[in-house]
Amino acid sequence: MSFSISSDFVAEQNRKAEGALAEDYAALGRQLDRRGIDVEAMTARAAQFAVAVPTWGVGTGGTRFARFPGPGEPRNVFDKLEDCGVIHALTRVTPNVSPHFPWDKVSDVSAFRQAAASHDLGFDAVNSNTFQDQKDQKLSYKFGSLSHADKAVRAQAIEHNLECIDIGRKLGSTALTVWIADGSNFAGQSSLNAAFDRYMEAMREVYDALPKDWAVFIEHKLYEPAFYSTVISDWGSSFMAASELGPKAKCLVDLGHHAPSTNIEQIVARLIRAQKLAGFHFNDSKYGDDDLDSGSVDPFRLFLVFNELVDAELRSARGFAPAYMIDQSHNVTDPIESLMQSAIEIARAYVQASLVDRKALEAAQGENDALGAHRIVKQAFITDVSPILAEARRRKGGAIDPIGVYRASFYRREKTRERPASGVAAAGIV
Ligand code: PSV
Ligand code: MN
Repeated sequence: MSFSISSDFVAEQNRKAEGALAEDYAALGRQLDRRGIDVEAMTARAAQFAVAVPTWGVGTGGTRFARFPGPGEPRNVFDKLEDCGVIHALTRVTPNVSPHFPWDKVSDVSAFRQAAASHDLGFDAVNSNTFQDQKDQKLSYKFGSLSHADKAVRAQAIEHNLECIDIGRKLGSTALTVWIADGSNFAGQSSLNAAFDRYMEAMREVYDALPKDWAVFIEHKLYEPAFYSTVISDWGSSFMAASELGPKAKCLVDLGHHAPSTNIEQIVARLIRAQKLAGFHFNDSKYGDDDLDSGSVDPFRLFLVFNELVDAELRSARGFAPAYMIDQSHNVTDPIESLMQSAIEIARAYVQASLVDRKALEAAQGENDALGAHRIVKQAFITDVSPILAEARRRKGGAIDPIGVYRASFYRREKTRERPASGVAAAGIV
C-alpha cells in the first residue's frame, strides 16, 4: 500500500488553525467592507481559481552544471501524478496537470488518464519535446527541429507533435504547447528568414492536424539553448506565427522568456487585445530563465500581470480564456513544497488584482492623477489576502497551511522508503 495523506489528517491539522483563521478572516472582512468589497465574493473568486502543475516539476530540476536528486523522487509518471495529487489535495488550486512527451509517455494512455482521475486530476495542455534527442531516435535535433534545414528532421518533429495531439486527445486535453529550441550560436550560421519560413511550413502541418476544439500554444523564448538567435525569440515572432496560422494558434507567455526589465504585463495587454493570449508558464526570475518559484523574486510583477488578466476578465474581453500553468525547476527545495507555495502565490496575485477598484482607477487615469491611480493599484497589492486564500482552501477540503500539513504528514519520508533512489532520475525522469 502506498502512503497517502488522508483527508482525516488534513481535517485534524486544520482544527488547530481554524480559530486563528476565523479571527483573521473576520478582520480582513471588516477592512474590505470599509473599501466596499465583499470578502465572501473574493473568497468565491479564490475558490474557482485554478493553475495547472507541470508533471516535470515534481522531479528535482538541475542546471547545466549538476543535478542533486532529492529523496523519494518520482520514478515514473504514476509517481509524478501521485505527487501532483498531493499538491492539489492540500492547496485545492491545481486540479490539472500539464504533461510533457515523451517524458510522460506510457504504453497504456487510458491507465495514465485513470491514474490521474484517481488523484482527482485532469489534464491541461500537452507539451511536445523536440529540443532533446531521445534514445533510439532516428534523426538528431542538434541543429533544430521544426525549422531544421533538412526536411526529414522537420518531418520527424512534425510527427512527434501529431503524436502529442493524439495522446492529448485520449487524455482529454484540448491544447498543444510547442516550444522549440531551434536557433543558432553564430552570426551567419543560419538564415534568420529561411529558418522562420521552414518553421511556418512545419507548423502549418501541425495546425492542420488540430482537432476542432483544440488550440496550439506557441511559446517564445529569447535565448537558451541557442545563444545568437532563436527562431521564436519573442512575442513579435510568436504573434506573427500565430496570426499567419489562424485563430486556433495563440501565444503562450513564459514569464522567464524575456529580456531583463521587459514590461511583460504590457505584452499581456497587447495579446489580450489581439485575442491571441494562449496562457502562461508561471515562474519567477532575477536574471534569465531562472525558473524560480512564482512570486519569490518579483511578486509585484506577477500582480501586475494579473491586474491585466482580471481587467480583461471583468470587462469580458473577446476571446479571453487563458490557460494558467506553472513551469519551474526546483533545484534546492522539495518540489512539492515549491509547487504548493507557487500555486498559492499565483492565486494570491489573482485575488489581489481582483481587489483593484477599477472604477476609481479609470477615473484617476482620466484625470491624469498619476499618483492617485498608482495608489489604487498599490493598495490592492499590499492587502494581505492570505485569510481569503486559506478560507477558500478550507472550504474545499484543503489545508489551511498546506506546507505545514505536508511536513507534518512525513509524506516525503514515506516516499523515500517506497521509492528507492535509482540514481538516474532527471527533470524529465525518462
Ligand atoms: C523552455 O525553457 C521551457 O520553458 C519550455 O516550456 C519547455 O517545455 C520547458 O521549459 C521544460 O523544459
Ligand atoms: Mn515554459
